Amino acid sequence: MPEASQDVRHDWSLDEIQALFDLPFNDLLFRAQSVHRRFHDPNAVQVSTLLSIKTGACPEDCKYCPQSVHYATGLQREALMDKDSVIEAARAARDAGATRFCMGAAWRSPRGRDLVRVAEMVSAVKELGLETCATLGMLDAEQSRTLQQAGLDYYNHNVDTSEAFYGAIITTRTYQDRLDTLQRVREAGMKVCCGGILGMGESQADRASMLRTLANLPAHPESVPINQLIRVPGTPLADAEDLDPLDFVRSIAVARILMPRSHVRLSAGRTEMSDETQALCFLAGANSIFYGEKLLTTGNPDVANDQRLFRRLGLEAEGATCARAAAAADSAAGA
Ligand code: SAM
Ligand code: DTB
Ligand code: SF4
Repeated sequence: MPEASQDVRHDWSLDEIQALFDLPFNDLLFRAQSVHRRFHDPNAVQVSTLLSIKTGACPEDCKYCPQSVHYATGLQREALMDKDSVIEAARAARDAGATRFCMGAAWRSPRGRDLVRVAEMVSAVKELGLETCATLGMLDAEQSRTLQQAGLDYYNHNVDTSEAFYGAIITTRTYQDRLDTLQRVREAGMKVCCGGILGMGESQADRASMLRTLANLPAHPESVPINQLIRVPGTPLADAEDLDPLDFVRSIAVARILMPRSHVRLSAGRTEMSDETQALCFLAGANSIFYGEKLLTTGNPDVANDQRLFRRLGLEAEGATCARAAAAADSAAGA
């Protein structure tokens, strides 16, 4: 795999990105798959499992989110989980084939005592041989360092959409707040997982602008989750219009071209996608998924379905051999 390349750029213009979106579909996919093959194994997919460690009653007003206290979605709120239950879920995820475990909390930002508890969870999950990821809202510099020292590999914090469209979706924190958290995560030495959501009524120019923001960060996020909006009843976006699956695939392809070394994750929304749409996403350069029957609070494809999809496409879970070895060592140690 190339170490560094003039293809890894941080100076994309909107016109260049728009021109990619305007390519005929086959030309765009050919270009994306060509980039993909130069930087990645085309048949390997990184597999992450999510767990909501604190659910609902979030003070933020993100219009897509079932966990916001502002919308009546019928979601049962749950306090921060205890460490043992998190470890149990992480072990089950690892034994099912996940290599990264992502803990999500419905907070604007973590409070002191809660952060210490999450840091303890992170260390325990890492000891299982899993990569660790967390998404807890905004972080300050000290919180970022605490998590990094606890063994947190990745921090997920999405820009969600373009700067111009952002105000139509969230009013309780700014775009700049998000960029500031991303910078602190970087400065603390963690890897960044940052992407957005498609299907919220944004224009193609908004999609281009969001991808430009990500690609022109000082370092590309190692992980770029591209979510399709899950239209949750009770949220203001419950009745958002259908997204053309081919437009979703186009955005994946553009993300792949702009950020050649990153893992582009085909994230939320797979329950609404056919196997064929997902296959096109992998062809366009997606090489990561969320695996397991639940995302945070909403559904995800059954594990059996995903295993069948991987078999149909000849895909391999990245790092699965290491995860299996860790599971075997764990059971040999009588854990
Ligand atoms: N509270 C933290 C925060 O927002 O930073 C972390 C959890 S939050 C649920 C993580 C991300 O999930 C959001 O930034 C958004 O991109 C995604 N998400 C939430 N609800 C979604 C939905 N209904 N459809 C698609 N993606 C969604
Ligand atoms: C991301 O970009 N998508 C994940 C993860 N990061 C935390 C979350 C999707 C959430 C979908 C709605 C839910 O399950 O609550
Ligand atoms: Fe809260 Fe995160 Fe949901 Fe926004 S996306 S309402 S910050 S849980």
